Amino acid sequence: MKEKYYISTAIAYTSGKPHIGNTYEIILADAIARFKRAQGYDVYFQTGTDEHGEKIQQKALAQGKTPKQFVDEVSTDIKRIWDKMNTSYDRFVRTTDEIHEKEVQKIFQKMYDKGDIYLGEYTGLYCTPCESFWTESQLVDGKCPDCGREVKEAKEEAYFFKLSKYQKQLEEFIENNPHFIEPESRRNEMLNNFIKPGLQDLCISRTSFDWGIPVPNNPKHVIYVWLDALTNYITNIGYDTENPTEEFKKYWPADLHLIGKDIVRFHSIYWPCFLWSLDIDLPKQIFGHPWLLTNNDKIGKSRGNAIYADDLADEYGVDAVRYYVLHEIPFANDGNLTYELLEERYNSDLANILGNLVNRTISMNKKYFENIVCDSDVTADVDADLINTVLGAKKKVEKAMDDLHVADAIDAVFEIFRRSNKYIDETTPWILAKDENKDRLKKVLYNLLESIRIGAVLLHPFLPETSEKIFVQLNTDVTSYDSIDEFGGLKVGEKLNDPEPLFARIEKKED
Ligand code: ME8
Repeated sequence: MKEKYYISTAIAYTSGKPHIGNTYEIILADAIARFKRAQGYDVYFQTGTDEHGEKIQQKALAQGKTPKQFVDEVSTDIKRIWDKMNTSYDRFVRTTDEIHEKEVQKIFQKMYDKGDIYLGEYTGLYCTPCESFWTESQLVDGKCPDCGREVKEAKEEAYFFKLSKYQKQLEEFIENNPHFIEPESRRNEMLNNFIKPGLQDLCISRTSFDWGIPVPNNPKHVIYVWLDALTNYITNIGYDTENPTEEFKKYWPADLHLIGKDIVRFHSIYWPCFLWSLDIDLPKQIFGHPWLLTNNDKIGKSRGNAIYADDLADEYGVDAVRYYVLHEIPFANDGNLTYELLEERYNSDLANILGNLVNRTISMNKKYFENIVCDSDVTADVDADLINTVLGAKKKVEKAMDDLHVADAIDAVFEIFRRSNKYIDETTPWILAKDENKDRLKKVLYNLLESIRIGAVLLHPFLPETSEKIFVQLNTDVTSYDSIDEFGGLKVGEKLNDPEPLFARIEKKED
């Protein structure tokens, strides 16, 4: 039996088209999911859209649409972008799906029956764009600590969730499970800034708008969007307050909730307490990835500086965008995107290091051996270092991926291509050809082609399309993850396909 692996992304707000930062998250999750599948896990990968709330209702109204019309359009567009970026999610969920809405009501009722929800009155400072109430002490310069906008005083009859009841349990859990929240800086922030100072009961219903899931038996209240949204992780795999499905029993608890750093608070404070209230196990890990900035500035759907993944993909290709975001955002620090940096990386890494290597090697094999894979037993000292680097890459990639250091993992794959380019310089195949040193030339080209094959297997989770193009040129079906444990998988005597450039160099545009 394969071991299961459940990975989720945040569900994106359907308040507008997702920018490259939001899209980074699905690409990152996709690379992890594909990698786990390659390793043999039974992966379940879930993503989707978060569709209720006041802000979305207001946006719809402003466009003269019903909220449902509006979210249908935006959700479709988000899915289109996720598909365009070649992401291999297993299920795309929507919080307006009936199955979800019904279960959220049952969840609310179960928490209420347990005594974890009570009716009270809320007075607080509310940030409409973030759908969040804040206390005075949480404000930064009197403004919302998340988005920096004005907050307004609001008072309403509301249902509360007894977050305070779970404070000690949560504090102990996070202390005892040091990897539950990653990276460590986020974990410390949660513990010291939010949990230890004390948890107040959480207001979990609203009466000021109606675009949400009604509270059972009191429909003038709608359920707070974060209770609605967080439960997507269980409702869509068959959680039910009475009869959870086999799918739920198999995949829950999630192995990884991949989310952005701004919403770690909701996932590491509210979510565990909601789950305890339902007597369900907690997810194994929450990773709050850093942000992607554009021109070193925060990207905002409403700030007007957004760059969109589909536009970038039209201009540079899907894998160039995937490469850039996966490679340029380190584990714990924000990454930066500009057109200039993207073009620089494209030319140096994709066109030069990878593209040229594949093109030169396959072209030489065509020129010297009519596209046939040859080999010989004429080895040289320099071969061992190449082969060690190539075979050693798998362990490095695995270690980096286990730690969610995806940028380091992709670097470890490129180490193969870098080393191979160096091997061309060291062995100078064109001189071997001139000297009629055919047997050595056969070995050199075999080593290069096999290194490229192994590199392409490891590259697949990150740049699937490029990897598949390389397999086509190599005309090989020896592409499994296990096939790279030994050097020599590429079959002698096979005929390669003609070389096709993978990444055309971008020439500097004239001003
Ligand atoms: O937060 N760089 O939705 P969302 C990287 N609906 N990631 C970024 C980013 C950036 N510049 N900007 C945003 C929501 N993100 C909620 C989630 S989950 C139960 C509910 C990330 O559309 C952000 O951190 O605002 C989040 O993980 C995801 O994009 C969707 O953001």
